[in-house]
Amino acid sequence: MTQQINGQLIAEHNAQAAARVNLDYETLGEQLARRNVDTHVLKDQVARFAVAVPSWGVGTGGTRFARFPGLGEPRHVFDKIQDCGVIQQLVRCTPTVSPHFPWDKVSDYQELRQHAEAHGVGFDAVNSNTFSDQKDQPLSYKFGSLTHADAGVRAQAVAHNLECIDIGKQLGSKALTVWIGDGSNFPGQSHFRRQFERYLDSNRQIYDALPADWRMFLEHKMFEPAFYSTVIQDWGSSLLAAQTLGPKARCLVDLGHHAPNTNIEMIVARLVHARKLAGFHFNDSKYGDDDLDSGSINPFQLFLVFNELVDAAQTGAAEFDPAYMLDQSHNVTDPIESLMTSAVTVQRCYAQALLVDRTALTAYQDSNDVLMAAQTLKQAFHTDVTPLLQKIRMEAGGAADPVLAYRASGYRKQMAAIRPASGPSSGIV
Ligand code: AOS
Ligand code: ZN
Ligand code: ZN
Ligand code: ZN
Repeated sequence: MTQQINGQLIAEHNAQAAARVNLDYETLGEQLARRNVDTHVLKDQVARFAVAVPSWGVGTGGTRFARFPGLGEPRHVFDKIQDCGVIQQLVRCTPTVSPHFPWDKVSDYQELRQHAEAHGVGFDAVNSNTFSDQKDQPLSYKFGSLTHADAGVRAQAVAHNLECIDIGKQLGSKALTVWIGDGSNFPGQSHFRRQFERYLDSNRQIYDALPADWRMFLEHKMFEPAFYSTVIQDWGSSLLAAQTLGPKARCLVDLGHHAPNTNIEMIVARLVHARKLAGFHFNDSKYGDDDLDSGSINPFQLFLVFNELVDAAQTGAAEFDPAYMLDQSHNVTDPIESLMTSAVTVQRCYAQALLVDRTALTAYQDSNDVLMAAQTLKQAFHTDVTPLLQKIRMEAGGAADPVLAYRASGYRKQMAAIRPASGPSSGIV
């Protein structure tokens, strides 16, 4: 296997951290034992947690105003996979990469698959792109793709999705994520019902082409790029579509795709009830689809989402198997550092949600002890599980402090020497 970060460097970094991590881990263990939590059982559970990295996340993002490229940015999907391998090597909870087409298009997918394996990562859901026009594309998506009024444009968008399924099969993926920007910018521009019917009709053709063990993730988003209406604007339209299409279709929740202050954890509970929760695109936001680092603005919300997920898993909710992915845009940080800290933040919220005393919570809920119910969640949320996460990473060969080890490795500088500076509008989005 091609390890980008020197194993000796990680071992030395961990040796330096070992004494304090072990002490903190023991202290946490004593604290949790008083709450009847077996830290070893918890550690095994948390060690199995995984979140996928988006291939587009390792390049510096941008806004519609500007993009300020970083050093040593990935030139193509092979570089992106290499960067994802670095992330996985250090955090050990990001074993898969979610590719995006045509951005990650290559001529030989077996070669790409082998390259990923060599870098210690596999492939997650494939993402189609009919929200922007590609070079040499005969018809434009300016006025829509899967829901376009013109049957020819719809056919082109369907064909692209079928190609994504085909590529995904070669890469070992098991899901197709469909997010479209279709909608309208002016009242009257589109006929709401006919547009939705066209969405269903196009997606039916894609759905029918899915292999038996595949899923189709429908991703809703309130607005942008369409600013008056969006076809799949919320979980209502998404659920309606998923239920119409059939069991393989499910609803994907991107945390940034809701109105500010929306109770996302409750949407999660509803989708679990309907057996239609596909999974997540994790990120954080203050205003809209900001794509900020997970947990950077509202970690409590992320915890509350995981509280629902852990509850669903522990109560044996039917057909419950959510897929986790980060979907962030890194404009001012090193994307590798942002993705590593974000993956750990998501893993942290999962661990904290496992600490909720559910027996006590149920009793407080049933006796209407509102204050104690809320405090039960807060107790779990306030628990610092850092040493637990460090211990898990160290035991798996990752780094006690991934960012410190990454910086010490000089990886970014090495890449800057190899990879030419990218322009303000490189292919990486
Ligand atoms: C867009 O807002 C969505 O979050 C999609 O998941 C999209 O495919 C991704 O962000 C890549 O642009
Ligand atoms: Zn303005
Ligand atoms: Zn997303
Ligand atoms: Zn988004």
